[in-house]
Amino acid sequence: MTLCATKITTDDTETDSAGAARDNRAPHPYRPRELERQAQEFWRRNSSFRARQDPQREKFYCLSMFPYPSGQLHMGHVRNYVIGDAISRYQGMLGKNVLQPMGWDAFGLPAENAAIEHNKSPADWTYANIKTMRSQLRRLGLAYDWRREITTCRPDYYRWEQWFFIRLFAKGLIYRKDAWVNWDPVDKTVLANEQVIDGKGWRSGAAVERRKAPQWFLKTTHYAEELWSGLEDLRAGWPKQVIKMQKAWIGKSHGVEIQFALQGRAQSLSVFTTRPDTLMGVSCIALSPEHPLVVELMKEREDLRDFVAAYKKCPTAESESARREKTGLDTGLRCVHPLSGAVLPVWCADFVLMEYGSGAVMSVPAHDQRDWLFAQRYSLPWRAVIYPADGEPHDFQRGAYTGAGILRNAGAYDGMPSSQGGEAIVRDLETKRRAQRVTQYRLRDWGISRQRYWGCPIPMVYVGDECRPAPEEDLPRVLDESMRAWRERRRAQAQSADDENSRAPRDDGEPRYETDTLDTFFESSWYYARFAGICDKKIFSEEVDYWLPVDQYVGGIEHAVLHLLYARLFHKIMRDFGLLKGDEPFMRLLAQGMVLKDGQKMSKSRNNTVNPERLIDRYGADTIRLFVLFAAPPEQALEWSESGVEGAFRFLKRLWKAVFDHCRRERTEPSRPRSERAQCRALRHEIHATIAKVSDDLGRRYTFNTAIAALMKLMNSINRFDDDSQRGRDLRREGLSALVMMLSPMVPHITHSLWFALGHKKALVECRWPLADPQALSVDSREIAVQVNGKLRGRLSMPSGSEQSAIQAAVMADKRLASFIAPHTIRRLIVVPDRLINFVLD
Ligand code: ANZ
Repeated sequence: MTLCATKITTDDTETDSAGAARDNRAPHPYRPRELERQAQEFWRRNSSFRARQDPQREKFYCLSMFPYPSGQLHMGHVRNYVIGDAISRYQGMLGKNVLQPMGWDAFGLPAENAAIEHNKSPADWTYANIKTMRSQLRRLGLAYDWRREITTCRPDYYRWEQWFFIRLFAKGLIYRKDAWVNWDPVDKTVLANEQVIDGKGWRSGAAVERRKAPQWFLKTTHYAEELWSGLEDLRAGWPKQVIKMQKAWIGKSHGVEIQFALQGRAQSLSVFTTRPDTLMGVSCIALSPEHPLVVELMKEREDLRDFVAAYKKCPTAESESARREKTGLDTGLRCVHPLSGAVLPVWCADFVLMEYGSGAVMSVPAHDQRDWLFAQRYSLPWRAVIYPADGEPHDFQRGAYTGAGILRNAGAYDGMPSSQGGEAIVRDLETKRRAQRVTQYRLRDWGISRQRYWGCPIPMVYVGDECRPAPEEDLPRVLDESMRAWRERRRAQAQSADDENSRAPRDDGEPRYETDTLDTFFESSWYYARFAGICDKKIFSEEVDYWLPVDQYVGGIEHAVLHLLYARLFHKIMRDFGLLKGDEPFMRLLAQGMVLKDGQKMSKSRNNTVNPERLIDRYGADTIRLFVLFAAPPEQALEWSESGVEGAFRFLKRLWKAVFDHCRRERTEPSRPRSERAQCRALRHEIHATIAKVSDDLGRRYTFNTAIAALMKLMNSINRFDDDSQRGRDLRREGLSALVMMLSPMVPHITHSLWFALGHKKALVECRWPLADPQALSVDSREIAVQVNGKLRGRLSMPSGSEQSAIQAAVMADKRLASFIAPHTIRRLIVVPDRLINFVLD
């Protein structure tokens, strides 16, 4: 093991004065570059962050979301990874066995787009970026176990994804069907609903179209209930907002399916509603343009055909249809109200989703705002059946009344509160066999295929009409990464994109591999488990059960739904396949806030980015780390400020000086012991109170900013402490050691050096976190009344048992109090211990 201590005190000969050079123990200025390189070299040589399974020790798996190798590290990455690193290092110093890995989410569309721009193959572009970003990450001094690095575009990773895909297929969890999809005409690919934002492709910004194409799906819906109920277990460790977003996405609702008989037809229409209490106010039934009945009617009705054609020009995403103005068309069909027997028109309306409920709704304009707007537009009749219970009149001309209330105009149900009325209506319908209680989920099966080149090849083969999994010995189905292969694929895809028929299987008997690739969210759904159990022979080694679940996951809030939901889904499936244990992958989740500059998100498109590498060159990694942790609590937005960075740098310089000033003093003769025990006791109290506070901040609250503030305060107190007796020096050393140690999860390089400078022999990464001494903490403070000539002038808080001189010094250090005393001569001092000091003046 190498120690840097000797180095620290000798490597300064070239800049300091000749005298200082002769005395090689002289302090020298803080120079981060060399010192950070040395610390990193030390950790590398000692494999300080290699994670090994050890059943004797408590484990801690800390994971930061792995980056997409876009080219350069940005400040958002830096923030994410520094937070994760501070947590990991702290947990390691508590004695836990820590795993903190890093890798690359390397497949994906942007690589293809950038490759086109730079005339490189997506593979070359991606691997070059990884190289750059890896070296940038290394310079930040993050405590990663690099031996577990994962690159998702490499066959050693995706072969197991293909293996898993085949198992999913065998279990019936993956299927292929023709589906309406969101088609991005610029990126020439299908997008998931979640990737359509404001009707536009999330990457290209192009207006998305609806298309029907054969697609691969994963049966997400099979796990809908467990994904929903599992959220309860995450309440303790996940942000409320993320749970809420997942709940909205899964969208569980209890309701009723009501049958409306169709006039002149044998079949009836099934309608899903969560508001059976409004049944007596139904004015029409609305069908989705994709409803089978509409498809049938279209054959004879040209106006219906035109209506549906116009609808198909709009994107499929639900959020989109919510925004648009609702349009509809009367189909001419009529149906019968199951209780009143009234005849109701059947419309086709664009706001009804085929994928939800039964693709048909009962429209109640008086009690649903969407239906109200629809009725307004087409002058449909409406009937109010629920009125506010408090008797406050509701103006139905101005909008729907959507709340609960009392039923009126509702026949047999008049006078009932809406919940009771709804229940009575359902029971009556059940007796007539016209209704069934059902639970619905908004969650849809996940469309996982993409018509792109740069992704994991789907391991399926077509022989004639038949589609079957690739034989296991054929795995991995390797993506041909050559430039030529890529160009050919692009050409073929551009052609087939405009010709749906070209995707039909050929029947020349030749096996054909599926050319679609997997959505890149597939790779990021299981990487956390691969890190834990990385090995050549299997998807996971046994180690996976030791490390999982992830104890702390750190990443952006933008992944609240997609990634975090898919990973939970995969975890449950992998558990059911016996590949790992436990129900949830991530116990605690920290969603870090954005990095802003001048109040706006720092981003390439806004052209307001700051290059982290330039900052490291100028100030060193520790300064950047300190700045991002100090400037804001992790969940909040962080406003970039160059002066904040300067401030962080200045603090580290002061820390450096404080330690070396102390070292220099220690080489001189100590002064005689002074009598101010109280001053010592106060400092010890502060040291240990700071230990208690910082431990809580780093271990539980993750408020690095308040931890750093407390440590800055401690440094000031140590600097003010001027007792140079042996006892005072010992205490100062204790304080500086605690300070350096507690700063180390945040600024690991400078503290690595200073620790040795303070004379410790064992490297700081191998040391245990300090424990607060309860005895030192028990020194409580007392409020001391300060009188001048018997008149109360103020109060001071002092450690109990403070001696007269300490109190007097404290009074004189207080500007306001001192102003009463300073111009005069003190004749006498009267002290009541722990209570009062009275200055008797001339
Ligand atoms: C009548 C009604 C009256 C409704 C009322 C609401 C308020 P959640 O709670 O999200 O599950 N609905 C049902 N299927 C639909 C579909 N395929 N496309 C669009 N809307 C659909 O929503 C359930 C409500 O959404 C259902 O309850 C139905 O409208 C509508 F005062 O039925 B309701």
